[in-house]
Amino acid sequence: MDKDYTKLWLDYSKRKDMGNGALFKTISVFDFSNPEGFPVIQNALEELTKGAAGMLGVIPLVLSGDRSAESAGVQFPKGTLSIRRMEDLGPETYHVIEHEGKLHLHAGDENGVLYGAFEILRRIAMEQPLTGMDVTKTPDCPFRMLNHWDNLDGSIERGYSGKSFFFENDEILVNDRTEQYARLIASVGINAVVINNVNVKNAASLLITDTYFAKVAELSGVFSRYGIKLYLSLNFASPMEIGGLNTVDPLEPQVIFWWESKMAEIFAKIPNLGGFLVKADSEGRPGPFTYDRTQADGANMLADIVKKYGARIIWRAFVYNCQQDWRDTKTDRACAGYNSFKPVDGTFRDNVILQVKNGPMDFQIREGVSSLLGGMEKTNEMLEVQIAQEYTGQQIDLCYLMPMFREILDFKTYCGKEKDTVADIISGRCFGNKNTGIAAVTNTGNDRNWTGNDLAAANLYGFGRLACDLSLSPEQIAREWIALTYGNDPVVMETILKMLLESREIYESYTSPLGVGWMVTPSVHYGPFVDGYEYSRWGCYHRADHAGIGIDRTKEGSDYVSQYHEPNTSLYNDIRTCPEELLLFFHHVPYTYRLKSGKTLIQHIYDSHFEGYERALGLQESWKSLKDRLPLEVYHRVEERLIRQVANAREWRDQVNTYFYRKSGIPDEKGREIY
Ligand code: GCV
Repeated sequence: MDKDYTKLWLDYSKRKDMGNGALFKTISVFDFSNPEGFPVIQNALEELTKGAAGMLGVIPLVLSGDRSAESAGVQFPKGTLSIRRMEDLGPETYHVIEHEGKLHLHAGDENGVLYGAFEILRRIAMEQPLTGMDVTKTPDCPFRMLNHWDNLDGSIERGYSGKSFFFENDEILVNDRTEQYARLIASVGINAVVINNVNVKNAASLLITDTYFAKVAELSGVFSRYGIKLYLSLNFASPMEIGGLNTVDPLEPQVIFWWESKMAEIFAKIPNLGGFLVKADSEGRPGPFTYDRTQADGANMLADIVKKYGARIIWRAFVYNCQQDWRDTKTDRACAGYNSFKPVDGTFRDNVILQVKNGPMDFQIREGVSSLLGGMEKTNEMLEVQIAQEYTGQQIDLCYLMPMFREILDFKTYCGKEKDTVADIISGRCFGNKNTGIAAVTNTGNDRNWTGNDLAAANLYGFGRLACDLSLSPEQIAREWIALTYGNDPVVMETILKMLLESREIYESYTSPLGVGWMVTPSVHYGPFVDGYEYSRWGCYHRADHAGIGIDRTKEGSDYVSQYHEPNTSLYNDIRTCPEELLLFFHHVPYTYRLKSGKTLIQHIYDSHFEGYERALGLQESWKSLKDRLPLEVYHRVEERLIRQVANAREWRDQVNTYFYRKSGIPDEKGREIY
């Protein structure tokens, strides 16, 4: 029966057989043959069988291999795919090689087999021959995580694709959709998932009680059969909220004792649990600062307790004062994370991972890279990005995020090590930290197509692929995703590719370019409201007046620039060398300032918004050209999103241009309509 969701890139429909069918007559499994003991292998086999049947029309015979027969020199016939463990390959690693008509999948462990299987299936789907294949791969990031901001009532904070498929009316759901989700994310190499919102409130505080243990354990079982560890977001104030204590001071013996017994209970009931994600001292969430303790005091207390269960504490660095007075022009939210964490670098336990948002503000369309990346040398770090497009179009507007992630990963921190990019840090290559990785606030919900906008699935796919292989280009990833999702029609491929690759730039140009960010409608964060946050307590200001705009983060301003290593500090500090796409992120600039293009800043603002709107129309035109090449239902779903995107772009164009025309009194050189 066709279930009520699309299969995204795992829809194994017929593909051109590049001789691959001949390699799939038999699948022989060595070393992992006991189905009870190796559930991940069972899923890998099922996937290979399903894929071969759907794409090649071959139903392979699955056999348990016999090592002794093999070592006695018995030859397996051509057409055999043999799967075996090779411990020297290491965790999560696979080697797939074709040799004389036989395919060998060697792996260090069960996850390695699963990822190898998906690599083979990806090739078949992309109509590439398996003959001659010889690929060895270890995922670049040890931790590849998705963070759900799902609440137990079924709502999703910043969710743009329907309700939660984990929770409904304070109940946990475990059903076919959960299984399909695990499968989907495992296919792109995800190995960790946090199921609940970092803002742990109401019923979510009870996830670590008997009320939910059985269901969380069941869910954790589904994920672990796909090589994925389940994590929970934790309420730091649990000892008060559910334990009846009157303090949560992390150094108080009664608090430590409470957590010790709580963790013993949790891990007895959910033995497979990977650990906890904690948002502390942030946006109203309780934390160690309340008791004059450091962030490390809070994280280490929990880390010491969960260590014996092999678990981790993922501690968020998103700590800032959200009660700022907008009149205070000295305080800069961008500085807050570094100021809280840099002094305690080197004091975190090994099983603590600091989760750092890519920029020092909050997932804007463009920000400087967080100074904590490169700033914290002796602390495990996990980069946090957001594929739920809170500030980047909310899965209505097209915004393929891989170009942004690529830039972040390639950012040179100049931290003094030979390998000093963000990619080096989160893969552990830079500082040699072991527990590193990348997490995305995810973009899935129970909408039929999972991600609201069909094209937003490219961000889910891309995130996983990039986490495994930090060297992939946005184009490579997009090509894979398009081929797997829409097939290999070259017109479809080139059209969607262009749309995806241009989309971030387009979104940026009609919203808040040059790194200024924000200007969104408060609270919902979709659509323009230039002064929406300007007089608020949230610390995200653009500081526009009649003469200029931008935030002075130079040495004369908030001095955020000094949190970087040289030469980045000087590069950003000097308006002449500051990369223009970040100009207003680092500088307060007069409207009459001339950019490298020769245009004044104000003219750039006008041009960017007029062009951005035109280019949004262009996206719509491109999609229209595919009408006869795609299933009508698919075509219409995206068409509907693009109509809304164009309306949004028009609103941004007119509100931003009008605002700055009225502020500056400087007309558009081209005399276009401004209100
Ligand atoms: C989960 C932003 C979002 C909040 C989110 C917060 C966070 O401020 O708007 O919804 O809360 O980031 O990352 O914790």
